[in-house]
Amino acid sequence: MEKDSLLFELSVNEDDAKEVKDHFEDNGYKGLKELLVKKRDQWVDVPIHVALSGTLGAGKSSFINNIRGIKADDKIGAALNYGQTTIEPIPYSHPNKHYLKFWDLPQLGSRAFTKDLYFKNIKADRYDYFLIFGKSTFTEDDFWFASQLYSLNKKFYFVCTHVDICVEKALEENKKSDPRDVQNKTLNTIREGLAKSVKDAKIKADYIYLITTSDVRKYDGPRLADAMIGDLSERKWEAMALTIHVYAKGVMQQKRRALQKRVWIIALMSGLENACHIYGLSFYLDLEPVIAEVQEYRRQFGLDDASILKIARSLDTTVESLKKASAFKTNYSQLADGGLLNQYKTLSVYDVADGITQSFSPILGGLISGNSSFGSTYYVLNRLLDMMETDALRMIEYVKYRSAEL
Ligand SMILES: Nc1nc2c(ncn2[C@@H]2O[C@H](COP(=O)(O)OP(=O)(O)O)[C@@H](O)[C@H]2O)c(=O)[nH]1
Ligand SMILES: [Mg+2]
Repeated sequence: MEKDSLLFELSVNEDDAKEVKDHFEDNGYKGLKELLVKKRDQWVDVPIHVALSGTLGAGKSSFINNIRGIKADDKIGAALNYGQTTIEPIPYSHPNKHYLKFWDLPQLGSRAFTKDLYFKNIKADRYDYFLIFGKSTFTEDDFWFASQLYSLNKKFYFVCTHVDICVEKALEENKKSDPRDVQNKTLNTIREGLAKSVKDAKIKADYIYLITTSDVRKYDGPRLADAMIGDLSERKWEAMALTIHVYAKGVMQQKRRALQKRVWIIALMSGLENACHIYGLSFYLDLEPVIAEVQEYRRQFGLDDASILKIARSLDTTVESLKKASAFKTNYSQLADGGLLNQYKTLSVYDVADGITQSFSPILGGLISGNSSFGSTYYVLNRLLDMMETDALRMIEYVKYRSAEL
């Protein structure tokens, strides 16, 4: 019961809701669907600029590739072990989201430019935040750069790469100890050393992220991805949450919150002109936009067939045993039709749908009084989000367990 009442939580951007409501009051249903589609997809066009600085060889290009899920030799891949010869930052776009750009900044001090000129040239203002990369350590130049950013009130993160090498070495040298302890101890030692060097340079940093660029799910990779999403302002946060594919708990939770914020849009879409009578339901429903949204959920949570197959392969297991071991709550391949309809047919939908519609009525007004599927779709989608988040987290746990990650 408590869980059901949580689903009543109104997750909506008030500006968007007002725009949609005003449109309806002025134009009725004319152009409403197009506006809703625009609102649903607006995150794709939100520009985000992430800058990466640091010594040559720290792993900036590797990170830029891996966080975008592409290989160095892809057409849009960043070349590795490549010394930049210009002083212009190089942008790399996300393959699915053109407006998310990772800017590879040239190395500081590598050319005959003064630091100040260099700093002026990169136009720090245009970036949302900076990742300062160091290979096991940070340099004087990194600290100078951080202090400039600090004085401009720009957000930056210290990211130390290549920690996999230290951890592997420590594990090799301490074969008899608990690997988990060895890893934690090694990471703590590295972090303390780096924190001291940062403090000595009189720089304030909340946290130092220890990662390996070859697998952003390891060490502090998930925590970094979490911060890279969560530290953005609302629209950008939403866009980043839906773009980044780091298969980790915090990222999945942020995805869920971002998807939750657009459920009202899909709920409205499910009751427009294509809504029709469906056997077993007491209201008119257009299932199409709901099916499309559920497929998007699957992709976002890594629960689509392609992702599950990829994960199964990486664990050297079958899709069936991966599904079984993760104890999925539903059969995802059936959600494209009958399975989704069954979600609507369960009794509890009717108990809560009216309540949801009532809660939304001050925000959406007349728009939902004629939309009988609104409450039901809102409920069904929220319930599916809940289910998929749980399943994704279970699968993440299982992957961790199977790949003996520490
Ligand atoms: N072991 C390990 N190697 C890395 C890591 N990050 C990058 N490398 C390797 O270090 C080299 C330089 O990486 P690159 O991404 O070109 O560094 P950039 O100069 O900062 O762009 C490449 O051969 C990478 O494969 C890491 O976290 N761990
Ligand atoms: Mg590079």
